[in-house]
Amino acid sequence: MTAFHGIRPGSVLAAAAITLLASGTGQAADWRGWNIHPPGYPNTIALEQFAKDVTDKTQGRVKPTVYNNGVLGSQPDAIEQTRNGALDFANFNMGPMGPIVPATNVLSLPFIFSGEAQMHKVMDGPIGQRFSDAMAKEGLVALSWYDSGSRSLYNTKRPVTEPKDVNGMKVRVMNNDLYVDMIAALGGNATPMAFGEVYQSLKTGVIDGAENNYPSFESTNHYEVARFYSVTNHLIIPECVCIAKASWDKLTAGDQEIVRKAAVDSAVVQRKHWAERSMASLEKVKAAGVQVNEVKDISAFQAAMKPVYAKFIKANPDLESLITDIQATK
Ligand code: GTR
Repeated sequence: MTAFHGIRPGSVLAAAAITLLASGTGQAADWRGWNIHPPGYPNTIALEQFAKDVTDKTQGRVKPTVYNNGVLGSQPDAIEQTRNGALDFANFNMGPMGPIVPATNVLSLPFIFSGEAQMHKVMDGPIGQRFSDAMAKEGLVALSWYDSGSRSLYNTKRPVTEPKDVNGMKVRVMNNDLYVDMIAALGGNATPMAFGEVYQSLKTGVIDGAENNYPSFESTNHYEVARFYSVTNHLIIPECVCIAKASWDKLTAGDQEIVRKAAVDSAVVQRKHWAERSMASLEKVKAAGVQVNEVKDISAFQAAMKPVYAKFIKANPDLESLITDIQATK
């Protein structure tokens, strides 16, 4: 007990020691958080608010630090690290979550949502809770959902206006076999690859294209190399604020409530910044000379996805009701 030597009852230090002991762990928790995006990106702004809020409201019992730009590893690695408690929190796109939590693959089915508003309605309600429950079984406590807009195809070759334009194209996708099927259904060849490798791969011709929302297309400078962005809106994938279950379980009920509220509040901030950044990014890439084209007959792309759905449902019959429940949400 040398650490307490000389502390008088009632002193500031004694009070601090009592507060720490009351936290259940006996010491402040320095949380490390994974973020793939750069400073100033909507998700980064929101995660930083989350970290500050948690630090302030727990009076330093929990002190989250956000590590930006994916410096703590690729998304699939970071999901593993959060599951085993090596990382304490993260903002994950639900795409690479599928290989770990199969139910979340439903969110990666092309055109599963009719729009971003419907996606939020689904995720903020009881269906979203079903995804959180499935993730909790794998060591991830999902507390709120961020916006990630709609993902569209972009490439270095030509505008895509119909599925046959994708024929023979090498397209980078996130780590999930569903996306390999999705690109194959359009006649292209998909290459799963870490986000951080895409710019160089586009530049050197290792791939011809990729797919993402406007803010990521812009923030990564992919638009400098891939000059054709075709508005297919084929994926609307939410993102979570996730806490490692190992870190969550160490918190008192009171601190869990503080962390939960901070995550929900950060999602409100993220969605507001997201809407603004999406428009700003579109303007920026257009001003930089990127050819952005609408796709007139999106139903041709949707029809091409029928075999992807059929294969998925055959392999996952238990998830069919989740698909129909999402589609029935208006
Ligand atoms: C972004 C998303 C990232 C990451 C990236 C990618 O839109 O916010 O989490 O998933 O796409 O394509 O890898």
